[in-house]
Amino acid sequence: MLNDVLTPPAQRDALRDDSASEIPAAAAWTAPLLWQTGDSVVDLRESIRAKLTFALGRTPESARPRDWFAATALALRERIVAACMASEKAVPNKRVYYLSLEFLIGRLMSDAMNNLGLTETTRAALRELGVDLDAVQDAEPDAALGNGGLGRLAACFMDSMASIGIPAVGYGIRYDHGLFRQSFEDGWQREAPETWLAEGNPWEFVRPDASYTIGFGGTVTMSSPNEGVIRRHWQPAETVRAVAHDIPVVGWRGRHVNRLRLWKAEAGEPVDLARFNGGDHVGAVAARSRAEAISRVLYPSDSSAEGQELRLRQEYFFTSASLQDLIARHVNERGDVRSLPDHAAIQLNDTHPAIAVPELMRILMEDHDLSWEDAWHVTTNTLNYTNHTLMPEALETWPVELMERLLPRHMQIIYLINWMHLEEQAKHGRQDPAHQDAAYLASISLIDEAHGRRVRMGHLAFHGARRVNGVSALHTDLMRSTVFAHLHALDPDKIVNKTNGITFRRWLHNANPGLTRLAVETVGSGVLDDPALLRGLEAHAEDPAFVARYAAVRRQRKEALARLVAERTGTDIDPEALFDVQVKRIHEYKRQLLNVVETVALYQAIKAEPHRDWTPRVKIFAGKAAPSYVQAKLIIKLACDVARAVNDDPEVAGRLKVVFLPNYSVSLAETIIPGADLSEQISTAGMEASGTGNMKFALNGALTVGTLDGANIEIRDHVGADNIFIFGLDAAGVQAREAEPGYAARAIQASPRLAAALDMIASGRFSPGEPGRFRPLTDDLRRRDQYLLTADFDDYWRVQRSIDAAWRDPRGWWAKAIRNTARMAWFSSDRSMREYAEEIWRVRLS
Ligand code: 26W
Repeated sequence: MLNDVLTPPAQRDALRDDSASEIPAAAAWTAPLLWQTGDSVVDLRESIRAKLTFALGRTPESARPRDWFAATALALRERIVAACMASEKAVPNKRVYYLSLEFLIGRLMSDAMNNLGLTETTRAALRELGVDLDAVQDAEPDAALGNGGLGRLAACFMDSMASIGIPAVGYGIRYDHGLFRQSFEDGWQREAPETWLAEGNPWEFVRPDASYTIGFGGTVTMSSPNEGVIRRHWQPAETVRAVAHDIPVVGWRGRHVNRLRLWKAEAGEPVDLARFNGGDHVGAVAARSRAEAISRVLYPSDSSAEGQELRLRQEYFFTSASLQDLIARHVNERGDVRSLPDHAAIQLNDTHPAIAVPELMRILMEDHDLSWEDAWHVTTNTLNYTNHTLMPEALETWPVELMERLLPRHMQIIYLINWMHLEEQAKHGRQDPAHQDAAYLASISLIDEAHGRRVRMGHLAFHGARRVNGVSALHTDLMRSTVFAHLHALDPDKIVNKTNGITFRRWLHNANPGLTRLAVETVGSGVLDDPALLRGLEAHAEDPAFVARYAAVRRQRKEALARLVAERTGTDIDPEALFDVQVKRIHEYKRQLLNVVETVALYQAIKAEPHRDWTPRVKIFAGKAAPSYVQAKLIIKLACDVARAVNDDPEVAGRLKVVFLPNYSVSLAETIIPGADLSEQISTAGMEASGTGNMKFALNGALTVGTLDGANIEIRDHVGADNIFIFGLDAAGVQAREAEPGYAARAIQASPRLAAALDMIASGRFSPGEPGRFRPLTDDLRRRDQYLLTADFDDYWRVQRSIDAAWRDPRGWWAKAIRNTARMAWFSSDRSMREYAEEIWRVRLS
């Protein structure tokens, strides 16, 4: 059925035929997609035209790009549905349920087209309608239902599961407003609501029949004993409806389709009729707004647990709806809920769905009459938990008082789980005095008594899960040795390492068609299915003809990035310069400030010796700060103020430029990453659980400057120590340094360069109207420096100058870049998903 249209160059001209309704062969050659299905241009063209007319009620003359996008998406969706029906015909032996409060999907059209092999057919169909595919693609809003790494990982995993044939459903929330839109007002971050649904979502199917009741508050009653068993029943005070909205996720070559099921919150009753008739019109609709608030907006913080009641309501809402849905499916297919672990594997993406532990227990006991022991067996053999951070401020805990008020039955179940868990240890403790110690029991308890009484969601998820995984090798080791050390000792096989990955279909094939084409021409089209074939590029790392083509691809991507920068910031940047890029959420531990301080030091050094042969650099930043994260917003402001001063200074012109691109997003990343020469992955060692941007850059051939943190370590192991720039303390070094009070002051004293850069920032040189503006940053570095910027600064400077030198040897640079691309195959999320499937889910690929 599938027709590979890779055409050898010699035959291209012979095949060139621009007659209507044929895909021009040359277009197939230059297009991102290197294969296509047999679907005809005429069929698709007519299908798009019909959607525009009958589904959207538009004429071709009046249609805007947004309308053409909707019409095209609807036409493609129809083709996905056909594949979907085929996928769903047979009941799979086991399904994976991926529960995530975030799915940072971005645009779906290029994924859908490429995976269906319809990119060129679509391009030709639209061309015949007088429409340009690129403009249509640009009209698709990003689905930004996530904050950063955790949400993007979930999106990559959905693509990989569909591509390698893991039957799966992703469960999340259909937020009306995804991550806020960022703009800059004089360098200060401003947030505005994002409205991706303003004109509807052509990819989704509303499923009013798949809707569930979610309770909150109320009381717990006891039934009178029946055969000696007393049953407890929860009577919620308030109920909300969860309504399913499905987005089909089509895998590579259209072989398999999974679904992303997002829940929208609706009021149980649209208006409270009794109140309405009683004259209380406002009160009557208040309950409705309260219910609908649950799926209104994504929480924009990825770095601190803000502890708001609405957040807990979101977490319980989507977890309960998802569990009810998957149990209904299971019972419908298999009859008996006890066999759930044989046919379902549930993955909790961080602790946000950790309430699944007591909720599954409650459903099994209350609705299915299972005993505590049987329910616990089913629960602990179905649930698994991925941890994404060990930073104390990001570990979720909920006040017991809040849980008791909002989820009284769940709190009782948590108490009972905890009592049994501690009792078990106390039993061991009677033989082993080390396990009797109150401090030991406090450390493994699901309730933290030291900071008011709070439920530790990480401990709850850990205890209720069959497998718990870290997201890089280092992160997994740190889970075993720090936060979960005692729980780990009780069950040493529970924690496993599953290093993150990225989907190459989006981050190489779609984002960098030029590089993909070069790879296909060099090692064959099999590389589209099996990234291990990228290895074959290595043999060409020093072949001048290949290098020239690789460099030409980069040049083209750099020009595209330069155009984007000019358009969005008004600053011209020179594609000849080294593009040095740090794009990610703004957080102190990610140390954008280290990069900015080094920029200031470089600025000073260039001004001190303007006639030296400096390597021209453009520092490119992008990323959002949580709206409440004052220090992070000040770091953005500093970067913008430094950018202005540097870019306005003729003395450094042609040597140094600094830009901060507003409103970082998945789509922006797709343009930025292929245009980068240098990838900044400079977090304090031990703090970045994995990183996934690091993988996207290295795959596209940017060299990494990084610390021995997260997956950087594994990237170094794969690309080779000669092809990456490592600096700074490792995790053990960080731990040792943290134990030395006053280290920052000493480090600054020992580094005149660092001291001078900090002095310049503190002096008001970048904030003339407000000299004290950046004192909160410089004072903090001098006093506390929690993220050890001062400890790593000199080594960072050193490695950056060695990068300058490496850039001046293009042959050496390109060889390193090519080796990066050639050796990154292991970081495909297909590999991650195969490992999860085998070692956590025990599910067969279909
Ligand atoms: C409760 C507030 C909150 C919300 C989200 C705290 C922490 C989070 C996430 C765990 C933050 C996150 O996105 N973590 C990132 O997960 C990626 C995927 O595993 C990793 O690559 C990143 O290193 C990690 O920071």
